[in-house]
Amino acid sequence: MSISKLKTENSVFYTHRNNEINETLQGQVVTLKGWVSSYRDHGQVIFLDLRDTTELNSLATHIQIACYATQPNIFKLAKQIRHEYLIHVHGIVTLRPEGTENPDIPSGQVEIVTHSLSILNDSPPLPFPLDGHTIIHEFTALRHRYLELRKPDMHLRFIQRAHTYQLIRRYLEQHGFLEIETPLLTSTTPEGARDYLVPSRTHPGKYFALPQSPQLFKQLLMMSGIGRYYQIARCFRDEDLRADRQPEFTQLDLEMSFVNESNIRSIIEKLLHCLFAEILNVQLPESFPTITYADAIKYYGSDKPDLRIPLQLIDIADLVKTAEFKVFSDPAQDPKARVVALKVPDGAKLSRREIDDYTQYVIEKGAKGLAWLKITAEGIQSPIEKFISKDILNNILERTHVKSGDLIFFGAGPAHQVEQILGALRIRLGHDLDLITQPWAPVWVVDFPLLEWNAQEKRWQSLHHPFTAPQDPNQLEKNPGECLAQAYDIVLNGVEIGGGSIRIHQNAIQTKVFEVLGISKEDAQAKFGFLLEALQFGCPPHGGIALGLDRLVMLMLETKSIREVIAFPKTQTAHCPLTDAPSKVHPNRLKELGLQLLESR
Ligand code: AMO
Ligand code: AMP
Repeated sequence: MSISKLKTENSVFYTHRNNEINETLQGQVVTLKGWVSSYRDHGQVIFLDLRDTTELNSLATHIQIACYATQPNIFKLAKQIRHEYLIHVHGIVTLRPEGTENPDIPSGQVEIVTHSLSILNDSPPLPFPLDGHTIIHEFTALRHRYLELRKPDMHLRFIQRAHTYQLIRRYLEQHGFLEIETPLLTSTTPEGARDYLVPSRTHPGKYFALPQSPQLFKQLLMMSGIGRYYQIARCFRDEDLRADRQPEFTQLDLEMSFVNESNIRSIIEKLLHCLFAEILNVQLPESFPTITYADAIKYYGSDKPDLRIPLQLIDIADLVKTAEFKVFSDPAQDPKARVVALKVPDGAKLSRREIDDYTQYVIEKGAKGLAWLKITAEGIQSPIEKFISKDILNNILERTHVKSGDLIFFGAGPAHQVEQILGALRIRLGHDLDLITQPWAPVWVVDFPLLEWNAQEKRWQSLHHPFTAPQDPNQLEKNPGECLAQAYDIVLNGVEIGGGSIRIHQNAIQTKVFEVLGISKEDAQAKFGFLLEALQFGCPPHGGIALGLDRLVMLMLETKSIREVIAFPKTQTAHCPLTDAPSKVHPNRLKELGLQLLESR
């Protein structure tokens, strides 16, 4: 197309948006601009489906453009048009002939009979169709993400994401929160991942770290007398990626002074209540159930229990200690091991093949096997019945409250392994057997241990972050492993969507925690000296939470991964196929930064 032609035709104006076109405009002349999402040549008439930017506001608003052979110039041009050509149409809103209406779209009663047509921009065939059902390789999709984003369902996600942000801002501002931005070029904020480092040109040999969260700055804001802070904050973590993890992601981060755990939980409950009501028309409970970390692990094998699934792990170690079946009795006598039963109501209908599949599933996760027991009308069926005495068997049946038609799976071994594997099996059975009892199950997990033992490095590490207040500071020295934290996670349908804590606001306790974590006085001073100093100047008690907004939106919009609700996400290897970031830099830039690459790189 010649440049001069483009100039004259490239007027920015249109008279109507697609979503305004319907039978009430019958007979009116309209000017429309947009992309051709499909074309159909019927011999004497060519139909073009025109998509415009109003797709941003609703789905399925395309308009049918009719180009008749009776207008040879238009017809000739229409024949050249292909998918995703950008066109300008001038025509009359006309009722579609009877029987050809499309009830599925708002403009389905009418079409535009074209009086003038021009091509504003052409397009080569797309690397993939935008039909919504073709499976596209992740790399190709992300390489052309701007095309993928043209899909109406993609638009809808970002409309709903933006709407979520608006509601959050409105809600928090109504509740006295002040939005404050904190630095992106900063020093380390330990949240358990690796930092992304940015070399400094003006301070050769020194690095900024991109924030893993605004944690320390929001605490400093409390020390500045800001009573209620929030920020929709970008966070950066160099960690192994999964469906619900990206190297950069967005938190709703908030902090309050003079609060306790329940104040913070209540703010979040009300906020989520409002978001679900406004966006999904779903009424979440006024307040959410709470479970202790210890119970979550005990009954669900996970600190993010999916409470939509009613199955629980039932301890039976005390019942099988004396069994001759060593697979059970050995772990039953080991305090670091567990023997659990997972009852599946009506599970006796599972075939041998299905049970073998579940066995394979747990074996792939590291289990040695998957003992099972069915209660059928003919009696008990189980590969382990012969190894277990009648008494023990009866005790198991009583403990698990089984009835005819049920099945029990058993897991025995190191506690952590049994919890992880039977916890995963519980989720899988819940989905496979359609056991989900409710669409939304939010739950607070509370009473986390403050510390966990890192066996490899032989030291204590924070389960949340080192600024979390212990419930009983006296425990810190005496019994660090038993010390509980004033921390809470919010879990929705088995996904951790947020976590927070009451913070340490006294220098002496913060210093003690660093000491227990094995951080030397010098290291603590070098890394967190500013915090320790600030804690001396009348720091108020404070606490807060951060919600993972990508995860929250992913759940609300029922997408499989957070990548589908992030406009320009990265791949599993933290690469952007569109911009090819991260990329090499010219050696001069490295020199300027005082950096030199190792030969092997
Ligand atoms: P935490 O590390 O638990 O707490 O993070 C809060 C929430 O952020 C989300 N999240 C992520 N989402 C996507 N990709 C990631 N890589 C990722 N990592 C975390 C999760 C998580 O629950 N400063 C504390 C909060 C506080 O104490 O106030 C913090 O960052 O949904
Ligand atoms: P085996 O004696 O290894 O043939 O196991 C007998 C039954 O116990 C089989 O059904 C195994 O799948 C099951 N089993 C073996 N090890 C375990 C374990 N650690 N936890 C649960 N079941 C197991």
